[in-house]
Amino acid sequence: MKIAVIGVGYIGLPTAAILATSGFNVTGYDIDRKKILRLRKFKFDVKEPGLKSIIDAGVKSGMLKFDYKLPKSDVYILCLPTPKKNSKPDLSYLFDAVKEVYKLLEKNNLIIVESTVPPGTTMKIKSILDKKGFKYYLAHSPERVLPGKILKELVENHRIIGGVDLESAIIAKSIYEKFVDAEIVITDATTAEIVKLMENTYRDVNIALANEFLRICDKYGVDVYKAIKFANMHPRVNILNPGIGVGGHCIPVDPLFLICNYDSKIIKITRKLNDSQPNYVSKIILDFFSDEKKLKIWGITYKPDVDDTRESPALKICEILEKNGKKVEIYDPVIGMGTPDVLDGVVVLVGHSYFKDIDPTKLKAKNKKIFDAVNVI
Ligand code: SAJ
Repeated sequence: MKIAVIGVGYIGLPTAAILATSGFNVTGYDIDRKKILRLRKFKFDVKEPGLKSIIDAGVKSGMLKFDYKLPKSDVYILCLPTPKKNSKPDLSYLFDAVKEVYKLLEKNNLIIVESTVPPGTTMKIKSILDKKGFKYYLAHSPERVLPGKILKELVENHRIIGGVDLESAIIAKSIYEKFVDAEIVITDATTAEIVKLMENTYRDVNIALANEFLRICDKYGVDVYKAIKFANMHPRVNILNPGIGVGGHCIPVDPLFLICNYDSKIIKITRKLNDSQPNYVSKIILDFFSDEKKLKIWGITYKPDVDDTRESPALKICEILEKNGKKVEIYDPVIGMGTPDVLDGVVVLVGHSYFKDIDPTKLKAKNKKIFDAVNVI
């Protein structure tokens, strides 16, 4: 069976590789010609444990190829980014890909949408493809893997598949069964779309609650980490970690997809609160370093141990500090940036594992102030 994975980024590349090592004949396709030429030389920017070796195995077996021309295939898996534009979903990459598939589509082909989309999108794709006038299969199987653990979670996470009809869901399931070592549930396409958005919204709302708890504890001079630890000893309480804000390309975006046709107060206030967290944290940092000018920022990625800086709250904090007269320099060992010196003070913004191994007394010996915004040191 020939599978084309459309979009070889954070999700498409690992998915193409895992399919190739599961016995499918896979082409990873991308409109970015340079990305494809680099991939053909084993060069790529996605850093995930185990990815290099699985790509290597796929290419060596002849089951994995990369192309900037979409080949005719039996199955098309769409892994395109669906970012936000002015707080609204931007589905242009996805629908451009649908147009390309439309040109090549043949009877009984299967199309799977893995990109995160607003409710109703798969049915819109169906209304376009229906113009072909023959039978094809279409399903939404949202990716739910955690950056930094993608290959592990591709295999170990339960999978949800929503078909535009039952046959589509069953056929799509038969593909994922080849590498998923967990439960695969089938449903309709719109339910699958909403499930994915609910998951990320649930996380966003709960992080907002933790961030709100942080602000309340600050008011009373209470250690929020200790308070959360004690509250979480209750069998039905599981509060998340407060932080410097919510970054990445999923959690700050997906809740907006869920409310593009529905006015949800709780989701709107969540977004507002998490977006304002860098301002809240910056104010505390500025008070703490009122006399110091040059600050070393430790950690700039959107979360610990990933090399991704998209929508990183740490970047927002750097901007605010600079606007307020501080000079900042960045040190981030995960992206290989800068050096671990102290300047007039250190602000730790990301809880990289690397920082956990640092002996704080050694930093203190330099007689400089350290502000650990994420409680890692
Ligand atoms: N964060 C906190 N406190 C926490 C947890 C996270 O402040 O307790 C912050 C992180 O520092 C980061 C942001 O939230 O800035 C997002 O990080 P994350 O680890 O919560 O999520 P992502 O964006 O890396 O991955 C999420 C995952 N979704 C869920 O856990 C429900 C992943 O499973 C999804 O596949 C992914 O979004 C996606 O692609 O949608």
